Amino acid sequence: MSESDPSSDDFDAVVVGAGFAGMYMLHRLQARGLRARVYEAGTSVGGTWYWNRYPGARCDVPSLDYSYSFSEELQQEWQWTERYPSQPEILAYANHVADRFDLRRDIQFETRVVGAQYHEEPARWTVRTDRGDRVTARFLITAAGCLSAPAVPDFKGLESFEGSWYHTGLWPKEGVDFSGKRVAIIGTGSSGIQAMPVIAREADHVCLLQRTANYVTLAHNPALDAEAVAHVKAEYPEYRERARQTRLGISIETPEHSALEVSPEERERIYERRWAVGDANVFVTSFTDIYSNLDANETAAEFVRAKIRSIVNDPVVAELLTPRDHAFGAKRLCISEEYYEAFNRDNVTLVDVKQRPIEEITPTGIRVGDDVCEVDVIVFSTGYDAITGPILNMNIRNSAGLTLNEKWVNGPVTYLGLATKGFPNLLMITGPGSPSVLVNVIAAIEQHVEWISDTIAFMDDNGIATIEPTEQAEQDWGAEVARIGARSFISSFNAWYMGANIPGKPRVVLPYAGGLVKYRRFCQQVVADNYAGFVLSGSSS
Ligand code: N01
Repeated sequence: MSESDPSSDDFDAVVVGAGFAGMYMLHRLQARGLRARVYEAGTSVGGTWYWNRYPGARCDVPSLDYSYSFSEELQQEWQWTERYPSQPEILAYANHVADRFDLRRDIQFETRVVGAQYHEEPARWTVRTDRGDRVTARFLITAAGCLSAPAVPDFKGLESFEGSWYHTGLWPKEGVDFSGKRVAIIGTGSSGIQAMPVIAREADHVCLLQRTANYVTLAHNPALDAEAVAHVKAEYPEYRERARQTRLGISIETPEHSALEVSPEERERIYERRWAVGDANVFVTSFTDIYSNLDANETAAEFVRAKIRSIVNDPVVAELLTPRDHAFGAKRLCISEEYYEAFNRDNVTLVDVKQRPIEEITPTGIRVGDDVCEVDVIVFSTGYDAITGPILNMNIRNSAGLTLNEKWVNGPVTYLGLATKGFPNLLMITGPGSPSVLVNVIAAIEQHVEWISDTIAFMDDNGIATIEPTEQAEQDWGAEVARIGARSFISSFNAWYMGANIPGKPRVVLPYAGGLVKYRRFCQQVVADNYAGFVLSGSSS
């Protein structure tokens, strides 16, 4: 459909999504006095934390780090209550931010962007929504999140199921009453692992259907100690700066020793001590080379396997729960305080769907081989069309009518994950080829938003109308993302990091695995070199 009609509204920028990325982007645009419109599908702000209301939903980055650093007043006034923030608390924080910075006036809720096309003359994006809006903007900024396109596998018979079913990423606001119910949970990623023990406390019976066993590290979730919080707040800017200098964007001590240069006994003592802290980040940073040397990695993997054997009473169940087909960290690590213990409950059954996949969903349950798990409720914790899905779902076209889906048919092609050639003034926050999901995503968001708003300021100050990368810059960046990805363990296993969970999706490394510090340096260098790799053109007047 042609979108060349003149629009009724013209903005400096349209931002898609009012999660943490969209909110901060809007704040920066407002601060520059620019005219911005944010479209958000939900009824309020919060993005992933608005939609993921499943039982037990909680972030695995500590709350003192998983929060904005851009405002000293904000970080001083907000009081987190637990080490790992729960979904309701993060959502309350997001709402507080929206009110505190008066963001809602420029956000249109319950509105999904369904199309966007660039026009060279004038240099504008036309954006369409499912509510019939048709607006133009100089910049189209995607802030739709990396994990916001839920994926429900195409199971035969789902439409015949007579009970109710839910996806963890689209959880009903009113909640789900599991009492007296027989429940099946499909999927053992972070969502299924968090949800299962909580649902098992309420439900009559839970059947957990596992295709790939995951490594789950211990995460205690104590109430935050007031004195410790005061200590951080007394020097919050320095604390944040330390976090910025780490690979993950989390203020944490960096390890000094290889796992292979200490004796097995000493290694065990170190792992044991760090495991007992109950902070997953403390455990995974026990040694320098857990993520870079397969032998070192195996020591961490074996430690967790031994923990599973020591916690789970039934040795057959323990063995099924033991990951043996991928390196520690090749799939996203999960955290829990109670996951393995939950298998000692009488009302939890683990069903292996690797040897015998799910055949079909029947009106009363799920058939695996000749057995049927009879259930009243099915919970799909089956993941997302990650990183590219939310962007490609917007039906973005360039001035020649080429869709982004067509350009990315063999996998996403970007420069720094921020922009893609042929689509001028399309800027992506935590896009494919940026660190996004592999680091503290709020730190990644802040870095991207600041880069984008500084770039817009630079363009305005210099009368530049458009920005887009060169083909060479894209190719070089793509090669760098693939090179770093191949060195890390994430490319060694077919996980969602590789797009492998979605049938037909190209298998490429989606995030940049080199860490936040290195990535930030690339972005800074590009600016220092007068936006090397970008073509800046036209007059913005
Ligand atoms: O999704 P996933 P998620 N038959 O894709 C299984 C973030 N997050 O929502 O591994 C049977 O990880 C699939 O099996 P397999 C975090 O970044 C963070 O749990 O493909 N099973 C897998 O077990 C996380 O990584 C937090 O063999 C099928 C599961 O479904 C990301 O979100 C909390 C199947 C999907 O796991 C996504 O996590 C929650 C099929 N046909 C989420 N299809 C925290 O911060 C899929 N599966 C703590």
